[in-house]
Amino acid sequence: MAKKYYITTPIYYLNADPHIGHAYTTIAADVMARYKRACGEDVFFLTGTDEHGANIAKSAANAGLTPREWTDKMAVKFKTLWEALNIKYDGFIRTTDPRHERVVQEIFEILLKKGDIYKGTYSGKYCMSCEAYFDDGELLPGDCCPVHKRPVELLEEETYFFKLSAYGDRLLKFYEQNPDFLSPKSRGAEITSFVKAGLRDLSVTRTKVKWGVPVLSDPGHTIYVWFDALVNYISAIGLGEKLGLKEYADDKINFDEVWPADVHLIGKEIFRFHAVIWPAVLMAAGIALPAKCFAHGWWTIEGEKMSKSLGNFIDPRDITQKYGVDPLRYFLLKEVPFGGDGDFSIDSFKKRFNADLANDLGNLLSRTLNMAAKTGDIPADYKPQGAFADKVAQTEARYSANMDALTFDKALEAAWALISGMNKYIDESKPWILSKTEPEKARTILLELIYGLQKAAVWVQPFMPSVAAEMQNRLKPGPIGKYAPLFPRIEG
Ligand code: ME8
Repeated sequence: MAKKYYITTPIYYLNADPHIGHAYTTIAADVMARYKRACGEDVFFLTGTDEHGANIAKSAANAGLTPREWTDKMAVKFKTLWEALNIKYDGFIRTTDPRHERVVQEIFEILLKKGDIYKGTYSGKYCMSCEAYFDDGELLPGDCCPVHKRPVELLEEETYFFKLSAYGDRLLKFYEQNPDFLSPKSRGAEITSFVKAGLRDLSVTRTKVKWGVPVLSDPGHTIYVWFDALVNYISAIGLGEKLGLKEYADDKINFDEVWPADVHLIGKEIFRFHAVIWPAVLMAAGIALPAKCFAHGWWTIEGEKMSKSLGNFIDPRDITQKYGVDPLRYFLLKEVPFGGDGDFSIDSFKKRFNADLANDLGNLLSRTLNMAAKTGDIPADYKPQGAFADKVAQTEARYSANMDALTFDKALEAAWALISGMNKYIDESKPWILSKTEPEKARTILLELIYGLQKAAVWVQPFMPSVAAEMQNRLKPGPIGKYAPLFPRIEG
């Protein structure tokens, strides 16, 4: 039984429409999944939606719908966007799926029996929007939530606690023994020092929140949305069947073939949930830990934080309908080193489109195909020799190493170094003049260019699947044709 490559995105809250930030993580996961599939690996790519909690119930009520009607409607919006962005996931988990709910209940009961979950009372300052308690030290002046900048509420409730405090040392040891778990390294230090400062037990049930998964043995309590949400990564891949839950009897997914995850891709603001709480819950449940948790940075829009009140939400379709899906996928992963923060502006999108896609890649393809049109064919099975072959091999190695490390921008940089190198090669060797004096040499250059472009098509494929298919089509051995530009320049 070969272990699959398992990659996940966060499951997105359904209280607002999907925007470019959600698209970013999902595209990155799709790129990685496509790359791994191209490398011959069996991949399981999971995404989904986080559907419980007071916020979702509130959004539903505001829309005059039941939470169920609301989440059914909103989940479709995410699925439709993923289809529009050419995202090929293998699983889509909704936390309102009864099969997910049963696994959440079961894990909760397992931890309760082991004593890792116990009943107590909690009083603390709670942000309704984050659905989280905050310490005084974390709050802004006026007891305001650091995320929503609104006053938190004082809550006291009977609650079940997860014994997170007992896991600090084990977590630190785990980070030390698995130095790639906290990725990128630049963001890992914050997690380690948070754990070193000492962990407190975590309240994992609510009595006030009705729209949630009830505790099996104490249904007056619903399970905290984050506990519920994190379990998606294992409920979606057949854990229920393994636990013998009848709801999963017909599940086709073999848990042990998929788990542990190779990488949980997330945004930096939810790193602690994934790098501290999640591994501790898994340790408590006796389940293996994921190999990597990668926290990428945040996009601002034209220098501003994306927010409803500013009205600067970018619906990815505003871009894709004008300029195509693939250019957006390319832009998001090229513009900013994966892991860092970035700013999205239409201006920088247009600049990069014209420079990298229209000028470098598009021109190289049309120049090469125009030359091939003169010779009348693209031959099969050509293998370059010497300096050019070395350059391709070096590019390939740089590309693969960076893809494996999720440094997408550097992988693309490697591919583009060869692409612009080939444009320069044409400028300098002038094959159209050379063909008159040294036809053999001119022919070799053309064959090299075709070969390099065929390779480039493979490298860009995870990022721009439709563009790559079109390139491969135009570069197929045999007769060649006249084509429209791959990327018509954006004017203005
Ligand atoms: O946090 N820039 O869901 P969510 C980059 N349900 N990425 C962004 C972004 C931005 N401006 N805005 C959002 C939740 N994202 C929980 C997750 S997982 C078990 C539960 C992306 O709908 C980024 O991936 O608030 C971030 O982590 C995610 O959307 C948050 O989505």
